Amino acid sequence: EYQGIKNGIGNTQYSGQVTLTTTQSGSNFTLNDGARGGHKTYNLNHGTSGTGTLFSQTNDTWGNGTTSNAATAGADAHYGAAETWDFYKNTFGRSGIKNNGVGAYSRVHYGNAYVNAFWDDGCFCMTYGDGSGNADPLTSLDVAGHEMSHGVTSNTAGLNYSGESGGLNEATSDIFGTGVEFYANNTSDVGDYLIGEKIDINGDGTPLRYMDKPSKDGGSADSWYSGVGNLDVHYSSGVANHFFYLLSEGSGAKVINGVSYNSPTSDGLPVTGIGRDKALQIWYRALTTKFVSTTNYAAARTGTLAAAGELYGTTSAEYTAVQNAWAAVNVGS
Ligand code: ASN
Ligand code: ZN
Ligand code: CA
Repeated sequence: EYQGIKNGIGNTQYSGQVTLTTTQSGSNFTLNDGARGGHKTYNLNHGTSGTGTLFSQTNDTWGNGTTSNAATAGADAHYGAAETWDFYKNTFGRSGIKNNGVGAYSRVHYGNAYVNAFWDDGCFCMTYGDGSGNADPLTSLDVAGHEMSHGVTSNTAGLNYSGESGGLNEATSDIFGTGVEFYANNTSDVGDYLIGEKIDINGDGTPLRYMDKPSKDGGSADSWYSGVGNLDVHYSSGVANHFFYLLSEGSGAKVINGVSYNSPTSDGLPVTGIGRDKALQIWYRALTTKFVSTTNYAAARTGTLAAAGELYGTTSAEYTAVQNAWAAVNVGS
């Protein structure tokens, strides 16, 4: 009887019908992605410890697009992990969170009406709550990419999760989570510079964070000031999220995939974007070869300039754009 890797079907809540890589063993199928380091997806079934049970069934179609089927959140999480794996592999040549070809695992249905998701270096796993009323699991593409990217940061720069380095840690997860969302090119969960727009975390349809103008969330910083490091890391991240948006897309008004953006600059000077692909390369090179645990915003500027210089040259338009985008968020020399 057949044993090995299969292409199953996921009927997800946020990303429509997708292909899932699964494992068949005779008449049994599991959410075990043998093409991506053996990444597995488990059902905690409202527990809060251990792994629960590996999603397992006798056919290879997972979920029904709604929370009435426990495997729907499993399908979203398994898909998000696969897209995140592929994003890192195909964008940066990184093979898994530790760049050693080994997958992590996901746990869904954590607790009851738990409105968060988190990466844990200890278990080398990520965990998703079911959201308010158990109706909006936190399993969208950008959240999956955000959480797994915390693992990448832990295994590279190791940015301390407080002060300005904590804001840079959070922004790194928003930047690469957004990279994953665009990379997936999914017609149901289209790429945008919003974080958590699919999971209705505020109950009114608004996203959790906005990269073009972070202050739209009511708490995040649009630009640097002394003391920005005293904010919660999910708010001090605004400075770098805004830098990344400006570097990618430039200042002013713009519509991308039907979403309107209008990114201000703190110095009033316009910024010309270099495109998201180059901005991602600069951030990844800085994260993996320049940033350290104590990197603050001034050092992030130095590190990204060094990365841009190595990638594109110090007389390049890309290098100038990095200078201008940091100036636009009040991070100077
Ligand atoms: N979902 C949150 C995050 O990844 C969990 C936390 O506060 N660390 O940032
Ligand atoms: Zn985070
Ligand atoms: Ca998004």
